[in-house]
Amino acid sequence: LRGLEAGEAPEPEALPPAPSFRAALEAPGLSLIAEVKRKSPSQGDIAPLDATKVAQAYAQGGARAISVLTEPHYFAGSDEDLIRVRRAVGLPVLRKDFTVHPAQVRQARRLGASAVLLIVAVLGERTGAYLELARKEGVEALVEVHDARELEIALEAGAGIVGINNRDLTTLEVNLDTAPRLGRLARGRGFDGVLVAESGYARAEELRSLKGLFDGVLVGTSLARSGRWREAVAA
Ligand code: IGP
Repeated sequence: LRGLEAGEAPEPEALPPAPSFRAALEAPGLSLIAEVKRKSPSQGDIAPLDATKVAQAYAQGGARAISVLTEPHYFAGSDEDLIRVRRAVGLPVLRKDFTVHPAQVRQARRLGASAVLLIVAVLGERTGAYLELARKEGVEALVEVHDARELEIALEAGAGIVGINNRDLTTLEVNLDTAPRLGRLARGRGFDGVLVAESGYARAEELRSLKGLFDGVLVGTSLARSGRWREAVAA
């Protein structure tokens, strides 16, 4: 938590309980999770965002939750960004990071996050143990999958919120058919939890294939780049 300015050190007990990520996704229609994203391995530099301003702009624009990338090296994110976003808006915040150690789950809660990201491609069969830990710590979890095998692991583990990533994390290629295809597969297998489509969305028409099947959509790059937000969110 270095890098915080005086008076910014988190005092979790001073924050009201984190609002429910799941409830935000269960609201009628397709809920937008807007992501604070400055840089990525596939796009390079995206935009030099001010986390507080961008979160306020996204909230005003109708986002129902905010995703904050906290990974510093590849995504130029930080834990301080998450703390600032949590203080700036009343929306649930997803801590978007590569969870690889149990301590990160507790940390996420202390930072004020409503939810953590559990990537099945990273955790494999450990996904269930991390879900259990999140439950114990009182943090919600978005369990991310990219293919049928990973979906199976997520469902077996009892995930209640499943994110389907259109981007293959090994090749970084995006295919927007992935989410509807695996979404239908999940519903066909009897999954009645919350479904989130992730990555690669830039136009409203592209969301059509999600209607009636998905509860939420996660958008980062195209929001950060769009002219509509640029002035409001520049660092
Ligand atoms: C957002 P996009 O294409 O709108 O910027 O994508 C989000 O889905 C993406 O940042 C993401 C991600 C991840 C990043 C999805 N899963 C796992 C890092 C790690």
